[in-house]
Amino acid sequence: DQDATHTARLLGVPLDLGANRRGVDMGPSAIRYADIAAELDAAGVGCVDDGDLEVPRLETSSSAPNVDKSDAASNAKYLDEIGDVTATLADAVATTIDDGATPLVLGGDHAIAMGSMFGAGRHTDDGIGVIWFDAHGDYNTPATSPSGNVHGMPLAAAHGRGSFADLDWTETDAVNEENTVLVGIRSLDEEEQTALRESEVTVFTMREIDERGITAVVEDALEIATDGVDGIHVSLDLDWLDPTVVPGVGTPVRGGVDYREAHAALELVAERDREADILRSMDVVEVNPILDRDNQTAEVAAELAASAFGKRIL
Ligand code: NNH
Ligand code: MN
Ligand code: MN
Ligand code: MN
Repeated sequence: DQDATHTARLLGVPLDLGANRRGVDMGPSAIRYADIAAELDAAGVGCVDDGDLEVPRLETSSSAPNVDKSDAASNAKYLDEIGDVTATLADAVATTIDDGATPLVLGGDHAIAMGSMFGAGRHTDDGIGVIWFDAHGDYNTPATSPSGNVHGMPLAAAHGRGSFADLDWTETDAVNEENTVLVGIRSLDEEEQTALRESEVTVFTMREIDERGITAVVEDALEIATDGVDGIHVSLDLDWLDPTVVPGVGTPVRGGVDYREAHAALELVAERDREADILRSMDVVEVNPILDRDNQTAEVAAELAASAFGKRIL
């Protein structure tokens, strides 16, 4: 008997303007094709598919990336377009939560997590915590990013860092820095390292997982993320896993978690949710079907989401 209490609402966001490799716009289709609905059904989770958000496409967009390397504040490609998508997604996520369901946002590149977090943070008294499963820190700002790609910046945006504080579409009050935890990190840019060190964010690198094991680390992450908040947002970048398990990601980094560690982690999220109803929203991002083999990355994405939503073996 599965006693999951959530209704998942799938929301696809086929955005690829935040990454430099094309293809993640096909992520939502690939994850649906991997039968995420059936996976959730097996978890005893009701699932409603809200389809895809309309997003601007590179091919039909008249605008240039708008990147100005000489001006630190505007070193972020397609930031205006991404801001529009973020605002629309934030509204959809907030409405879904108000309706009593749990948004499961399918990316798309990781820039979409801004919309997920802003929406999840709305209408909270004490704000939200975040668990960020990723190879990367995604803590650049336009001023520090070496690439100008916004998918390397969403978490810094959620904390209102750098020029993100001045943008009218950022909602930075509700995502608590001290309740933000990165897990499995193994690639940080230099200034990103400094920013994280000086922040209140907790960073568990692969080293902590090697030393203490995935379950101890994720238990700690849950403790920190849920402390005094109204709920947590779980953000799963598929490049968190080792590239041998998930070939379909744009920025693979060797030395990631394996399939079983990933499941153990997301099952712990579900277990904590069963005890204390902590899961407010989730996103699954950076699946790139062009680089994938036989849709295996999308399948892993679907399975891990189902685990987070309470799929159990017994
Ligand atoms: N840190 C790099 C950048 O900011 C890479 C970010 N890429 C990611 N993040 N996939 O998860 O451009
Ligand atoms: Mn990543
Ligand atoms: Mn990421
Ligand atoms: Mn719950």
